Amino acid sequence: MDRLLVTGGAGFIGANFVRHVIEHTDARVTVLDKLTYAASREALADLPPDRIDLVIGDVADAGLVDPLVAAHDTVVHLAAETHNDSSLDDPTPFVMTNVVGTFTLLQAVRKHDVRLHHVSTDEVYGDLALDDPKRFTEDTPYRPSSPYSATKAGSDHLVRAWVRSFGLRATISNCSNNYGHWQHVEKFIPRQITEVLEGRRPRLYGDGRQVRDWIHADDHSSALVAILERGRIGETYLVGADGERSNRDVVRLLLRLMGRPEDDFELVNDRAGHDVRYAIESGKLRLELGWQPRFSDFEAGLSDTVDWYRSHRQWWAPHKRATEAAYAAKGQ
Ligand code: NAD
Ligand code: TDX
Repeated sequence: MDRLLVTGGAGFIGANFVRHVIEHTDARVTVLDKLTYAASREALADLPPDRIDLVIGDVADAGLVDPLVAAHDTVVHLAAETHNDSSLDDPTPFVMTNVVGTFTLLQAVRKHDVRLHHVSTDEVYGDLALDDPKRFTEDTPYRPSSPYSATKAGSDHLVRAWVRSFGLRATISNCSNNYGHWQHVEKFIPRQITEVLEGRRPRLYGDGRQVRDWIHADDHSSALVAILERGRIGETYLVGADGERSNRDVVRLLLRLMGRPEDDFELVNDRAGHDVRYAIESGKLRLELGWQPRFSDFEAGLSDTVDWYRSHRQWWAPHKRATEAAYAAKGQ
């Protein structure tokens, strides 16, 4: 891993991953990113210019992607449309980027025999009941619920088919919900933190009893490096940090950390097809590759995230008004 191409490297997880790679490895990084509404050049701005290049473009543009892939020895693929709510409003960019973009990258990686790691989500497995003792494993059948998760499932299937049919040197990871620095204010945790910072109340969809399995973005990054360095070609690794919490509990904790009454939230319209619970069993990654999360204390990680949003208002404020207007139009 000397010359690393990171698609979607200006997004939330991508930027955290690139920062992690620059700090913990000697790799030189090229970011390929279309710079959609979800991207942030600022998240990469302070990195050493001799270690990182930014190429602005579409992962579904074969003319751009083919020579770029040829000039690298490893590709980590994060570029995607990622917001479930938006995928219900207009699935088109989700199909174009997540399915056609992944296909375009696969063709280039195959042609130039470049190692690929495909970053995916636990949402491909659908959801679990609240009282189900089971968690997702690498053997759980695919059962995606939303247009977003269906396109991610499709991209995973394409990668596996290219591994089996064409001998592609690829791995896949499916990770649970990330939180941390640089996450767009449309997502659950940043939305609620910034609502409170603006003097409004957090908003829970439906009854707020849905469960997500939270992992700090830095721990996702260290898992990706472990897979790149020690993962077995053709294998899938589930990434999670035993962070199951109901949305209601996350909001109550946030309110307490921010000095507000714990029940000072609103219940708003539910998401169509809302997945009830995600939960990851990450034993394979831990036992086989020796990976461990560093942020095992969710409250400490959340408190750090609150501080970060408090001190980065100039970064998120320009996106806040339009994001909230879109939610308000849906009664959310
Ligand atoms: P994000 O929405 O914050 O960032 C996505 C990035 O991809 C942006 O920088 C955007 O500009 C770029 N992009 C979008 N379309 C593109 C295109 N056509 N060509 C090039 N670049 C394009 O997303 P994120 O939360 O950082 O997620 C990154 C990856 O991790 C995604 O593949 C997502 O499915 C996966 N994932 C996310 C989570 C999570 O909790 N956020 C959990 C598991 C897996
Ligand atoms: O205002 C809100 N109120 C609320 O109750 C918002 C924005 C969300 N929610 C709920 C919906 C979910 O149960 O919070 C939970 C988390 O919502 P999102 O942040 O939209 O994440 P989710 O739909 O779980 O998907 C995320 O994790 C898996 C990422 O956005 C995906 O890209 C990733 O694959």
